[in-house]
Amino acid sequence: MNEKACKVLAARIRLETLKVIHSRGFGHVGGSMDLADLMAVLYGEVMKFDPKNPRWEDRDWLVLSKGHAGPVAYATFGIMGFYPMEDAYTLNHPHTKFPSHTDRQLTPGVDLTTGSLGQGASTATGAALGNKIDGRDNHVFCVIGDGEADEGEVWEAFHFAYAHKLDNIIYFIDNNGYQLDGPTDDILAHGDIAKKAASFGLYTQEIDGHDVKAIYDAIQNAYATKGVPSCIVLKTSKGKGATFAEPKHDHSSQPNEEQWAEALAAAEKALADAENA
Ligand SMILES: Cc1ncc(C[n+]2csc(CCOP(=O)(O)OP(=O)(O)O)c2C)c(N)n1
Repeated sequence: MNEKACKVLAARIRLETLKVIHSRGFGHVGGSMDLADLMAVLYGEVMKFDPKNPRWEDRDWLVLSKGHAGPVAYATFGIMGFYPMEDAYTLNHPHTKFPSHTDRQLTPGVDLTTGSLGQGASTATGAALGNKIDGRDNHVFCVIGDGEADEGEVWEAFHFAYAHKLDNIIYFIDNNGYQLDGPTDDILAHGDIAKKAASFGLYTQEIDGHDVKAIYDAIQNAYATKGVPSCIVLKTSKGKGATFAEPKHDHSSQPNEEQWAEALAAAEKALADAENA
């Protein structure tokens, strides 16, 4: 893999994610920004896709089951050429193709509609089963929040994937330790979520979710493990890189213009630093 290019892409995704949300003034900064490194590895290094033919049948699929992280997907797809980046600077405006939660009928690049937590895990699992039945050589990547994993449907999906030996799906759990209204441990503690996923029969790895090399290597390990679905637990920092959001682990943010200016300048600098590293 090209680690430097991946870090530059992650920094670009962070900057564009902020710009997308800034176009509306407020939104889900926390749970979007912490996925930038994962998105950079997926779209920069790993996934098969064609921005001119988003429904290409042999593509790899991305399902953001934590659908409120739409802005990080819109930033990534814009950078990858699915549409002009500026189109996404209409987030949640009337008649936009970029709603806060991902919608496959509106946005090129979105493979499944999500937003009702838990459901993306099962629809992604269904897509993986369908792809297997069709004999396709592709993967489904499904991103689940640690708060979202309070939903029983997530664990039903793991059970089903294990029973059907779906080695063409990789679940990522974005283990940032926070959900909408506080720390996940205070609301409904999981204990060791990686152990729990492993106990469902998933080949489970636990890594630093901001280390692009670790993410890449974990995906390669998952590819090499046949006959069982994979789960990669990402230890992340909610709001990663957003100056107004990360210190408070903001779920959604409504910063003032001064705070926006500071955050955008910091993201520009992080991008320049990554380019010059
Ligand atoms: C079924 C359902 N219940 C409640 C919500 C409202 N909601 C949106 S995001 C969120 C918190 C999710 O926490 P987590 O999965 O940890 O997301 P992250 O912290 O990574 O943003 C909640 C409760 C929802 N979208 N769907």
